[in-house]
Amino acid sequence: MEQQMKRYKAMVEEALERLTFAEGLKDELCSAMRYSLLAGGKRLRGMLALAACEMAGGNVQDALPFAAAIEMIHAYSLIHDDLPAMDNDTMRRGKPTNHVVYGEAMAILAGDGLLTDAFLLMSGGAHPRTLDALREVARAAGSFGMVGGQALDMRQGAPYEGLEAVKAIHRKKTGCLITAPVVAGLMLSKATDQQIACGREYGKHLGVAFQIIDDLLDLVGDEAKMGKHLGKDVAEEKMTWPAMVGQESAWESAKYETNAAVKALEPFGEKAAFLRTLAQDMLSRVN
Ligand code: GRG
Repeated sequence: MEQQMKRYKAMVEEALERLTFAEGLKDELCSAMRYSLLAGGKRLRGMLALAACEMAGGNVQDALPFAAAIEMIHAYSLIHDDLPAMDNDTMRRGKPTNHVVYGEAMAILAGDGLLTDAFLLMSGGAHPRTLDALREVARAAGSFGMVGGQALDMRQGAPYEGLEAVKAIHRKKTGCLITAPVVAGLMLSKATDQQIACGREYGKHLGVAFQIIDDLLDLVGDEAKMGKHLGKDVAEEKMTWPAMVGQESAWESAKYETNAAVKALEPFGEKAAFLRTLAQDMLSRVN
């Protein structure tokens, strides 16, 4: 597992390092884009795309542009999320946030550049299902997915109520960009529609589990390990899973969602070992 994780992470990291942006590397915009893109991170989303593709007999090279592109979209979302108009954070991945270093205007542009260039990268794929996979990522990233979830989060869940509201936000804000690499990776392999549906179910549950754990880590995590300021949810009285049901019950929900994610992979048998362990390991993550 550890070796496979290193292999996937190295592939994503190398693909991101290789990217060139239009104005050249000395340009301020490119520097701002690279600053956040290459600041580390678990590369969870990239790994999911590569592992899903290989699990269903695909060629990992077909999924690599998507793995890198989804990490670009993720990096853009973090840059914009940290802006003063959003979460107003000054630390991310253990470094000053993008706008602290480059100013707000350049940070907005760096995010815009990463988002748009991600689609340029994906559009160059040679696999016959490239367009299907690209559409999946677009739906996950935009108003139907992550951006829509962020908007709901800003309005504290309206028009939903209670835990359902929190779950709807989790599914959209975080879950969509965790499900999309799994589904895209499968589309870029030899997966059947039924297998893709199983992957979608896995991603859906993993996404909710991931966000519940993120909320818990905001309460009990270690700032140095997380590389960002913690305790903001309580300070801002945000509607999170632990705030609604308490920490213990939130852990139980995270385990429940993880088990549901693992169960969804049953049809893949032993080929799903990596994605199964990845989900289980998320329960003990510290960053
Ligand atoms: C501003 C368009 C826009 C969207 C914001 C994803 C998001 C929506 C906001 C990020 C804020 C946040 C902390 C969300 C919780 C889940 C999450 C995405 C955590 C960070 O992801 P990790 O832990 O980060 O995978 P690394 O650094 O490991 O890549």
